[in-house]
Amino acid sequence: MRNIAFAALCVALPTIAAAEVTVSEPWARASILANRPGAAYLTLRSDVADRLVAIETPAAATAMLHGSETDANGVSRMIHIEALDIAPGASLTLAPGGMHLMLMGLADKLEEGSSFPLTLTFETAGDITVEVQVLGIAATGPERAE
Ligand SMILES: [Cu+2]
Repeated sequence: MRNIAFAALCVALPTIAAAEVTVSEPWARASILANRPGAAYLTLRSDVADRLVAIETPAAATAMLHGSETDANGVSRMIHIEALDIAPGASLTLAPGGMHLMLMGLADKLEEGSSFPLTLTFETAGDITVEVQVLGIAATGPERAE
């Protein structure tokens, strides 16, 4: 009896974890004006290879993934990333100066201390909705407990 229960557990656990993507510390910078795009950041981790294919939030008309690249003249510009591959076990952090979620056509300006839902669509894991905390205008990330 004990052996059967153990075997069942072994089969069940990997299936539950298989399509698991962890989205941690989602945050955004407060915006000065609603007519300027906002930016949101977070950390992604997946146990299996997955791919981020869409981003949606009621806070903005359009949300997309941007990367940044520097051209030969040292001028950096943002590039639209259609889909982001996530390697199994690797942690991907979006942070100021690098990859970010660009929020265009904000419904309202992003007020420090508020939050808004954001849905990320993954090829394997499906939809994951997180609550994005709006931090200060010059914030570089969530404050760690002291
Ligand atoms: Cu951007």
